[in-house]
Amino acid sequence: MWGKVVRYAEVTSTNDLARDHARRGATEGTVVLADWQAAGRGRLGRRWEAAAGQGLLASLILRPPAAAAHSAWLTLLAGVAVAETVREVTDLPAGLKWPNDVLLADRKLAGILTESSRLGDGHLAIVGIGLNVNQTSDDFPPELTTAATSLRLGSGREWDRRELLDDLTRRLPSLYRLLLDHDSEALRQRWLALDQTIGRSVTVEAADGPWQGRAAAIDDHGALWVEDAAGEPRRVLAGDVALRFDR
Ligand code: BT5
Repeated sequence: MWGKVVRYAEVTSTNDLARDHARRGATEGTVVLADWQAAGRGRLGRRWEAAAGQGLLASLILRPPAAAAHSAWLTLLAGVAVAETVREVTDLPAGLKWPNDVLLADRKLAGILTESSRLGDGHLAIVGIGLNVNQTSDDFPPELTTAATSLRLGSGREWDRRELLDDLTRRLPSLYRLLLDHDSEALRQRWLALDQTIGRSVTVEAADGPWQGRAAAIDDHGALWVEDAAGEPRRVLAGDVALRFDR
């Protein structure tokens, strides 16, 4: 049921708990929330850090049809929802870095981790959202102090995580509906209104080595097109790469 929230003080990862709940029958739209994660994770085995009680750590349970289950738009639409919520609630100019970062002044404010799997005859997608809310710079490990930010660092005041979650959970169903309706044009427009990727010089860290280019467009499938040094457009898929902005 959309809008249902299951709260925990501590978990390994909200994505793990959401998967457990889904296997036990939790309905689409259920959100699993925690104050602290012992093993919060990012993509490709990376860690997600969040000081206890300071961030929003949430995982949304979806049961998408096959066509949507592995769509890059699942991650992209969650980023759109987070950036729209931040703008609505705080007025801060959050933007999007393809495929899974929400940025504030070029620092990472939030990250999305989507994990899809088969479940019975269908598919399960867990969309994990980590948003830095009330962290101060002391709350981040030293290696993140220049790369990460929070709503508090961006605005000088604390924010109500409940209000942010309420706004976010109100936005997600209609964005997800666009995916189910194959309305990639509407999704792309929502993304482009907040995009901070297109036009940037980037390094694409691909499995077969890094290469440089200029981010040029996002296609119907949520893939990024990057013009390489020779001006050739190359298609970049979200699962394969990390993207670094070059200065
Ligand atoms: C992500 O991965 O950005 C996805 C993060 C998803 C976290 C949520 S929290 C709720 C749910 N449960 C989970 O276990 N995960 C999800 P990636 O693009 O791989 O970025 C990870 C990198 O971001 C790390 O290697 C750090 O460099 C950086 N990082 C870690 N914690 C951060 C933080 N709190 N704020 C900003 N950057 C961070």
